[in-house]
Amino acid sequence: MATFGQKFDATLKKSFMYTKVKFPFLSLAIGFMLIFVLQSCGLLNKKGEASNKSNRKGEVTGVAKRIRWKQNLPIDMVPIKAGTFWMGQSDEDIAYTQASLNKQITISEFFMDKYEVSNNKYRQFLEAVKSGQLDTDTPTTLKAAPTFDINELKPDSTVWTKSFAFHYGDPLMEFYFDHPAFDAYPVVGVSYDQVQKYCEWRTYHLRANDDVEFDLPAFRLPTEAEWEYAAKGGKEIAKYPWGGPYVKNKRGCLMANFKPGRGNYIDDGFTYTAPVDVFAPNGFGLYNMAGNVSEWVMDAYKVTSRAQTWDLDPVYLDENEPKKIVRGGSWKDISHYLETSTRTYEYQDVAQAHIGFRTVMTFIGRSASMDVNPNKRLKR
Ligand SMILES: [Ca+2]
Ligand SMILES: [Ca+2]
Repeated sequence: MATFGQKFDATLKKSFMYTKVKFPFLSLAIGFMLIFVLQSCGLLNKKGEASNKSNRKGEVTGVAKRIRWKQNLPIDMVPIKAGTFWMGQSDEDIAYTQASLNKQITISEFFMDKYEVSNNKYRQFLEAVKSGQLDTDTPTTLKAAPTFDINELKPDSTVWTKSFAFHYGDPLMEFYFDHPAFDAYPVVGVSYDQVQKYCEWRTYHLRANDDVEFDLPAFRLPTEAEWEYAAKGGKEIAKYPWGGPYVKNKRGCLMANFKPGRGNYIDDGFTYTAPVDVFAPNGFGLYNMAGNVSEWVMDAYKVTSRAQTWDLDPVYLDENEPKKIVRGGSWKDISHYLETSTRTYEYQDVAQAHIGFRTVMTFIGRSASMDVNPNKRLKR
């Protein structure tokens, strides 16, 4: 009869043999399964680059030796990273327009002018058109040079007297655009149609004169949604570009150039417009997204456009609608118009003393390559 010790030994031996035999099969099976799963998810594949093995003649691998594309940031622009936000009113709809309903919107990345376009930058456009020299001797673009009629491009200085009844605007009419004292001030008296021409010129001017073989995307007006997303500066709830809900900071300073109180224009330091780089920038590094001058955006005005447009990069274009949207409020407006969500409009061929603009450029390429922290305040 076997003793307890012998029995124990036999059991041990059996289980040892079992383990020794079974284990390799089990691990092999698990290994194969793992490889199968990883492969089916595409996780074991290489980066998907074209093969450069010389014995692969006849394979389709993409055209070789293409340049690496990196989109340079044009001067005085800031990158706006892609994101999602709640477009629409952030406070009471005081006029009951119901024109700015809330909707979650996603915006792709783009570059935006830090400042409203200044008198002097607009002057460069006029000088270029006047001289007829839109490019260097060997333009680096295949696109034909646009043609402009200088008489259609000049800002309308009479807006300083025409726009307001019983107002002495003659000094501004005489000096605002032409005098060097106002070089750094935002250009006004430019219609929606005129600012489109500026975008066309700036696009050609860059493409023709830079040394980049592949053209950059065009300069253009921002869409209304891009403008509002940019104005909020990366903040979730932003009644004003600095957040809000007040127009003064903790030290009691007004945050923008507008019409504080019931007509105390000078309370913020400026009676009419202010230079484009004064007042603190918002979270994206953009100046005067509230106040100073209202800004043309690309969209036509329609009360119900919010409901009609898509929720990814929306835009409402209508050539038969002469009313185009302006945003941000101006030196002549009360604070309601400075809210990031307030929508107003002007007719596309009408110039005003309180309407200017800024341009944007679509970013092409991977969003991740835009190394921007939206909450970090950029230095001037
Ligand atoms: Ca003011
Ligand atoms: Ca503005």
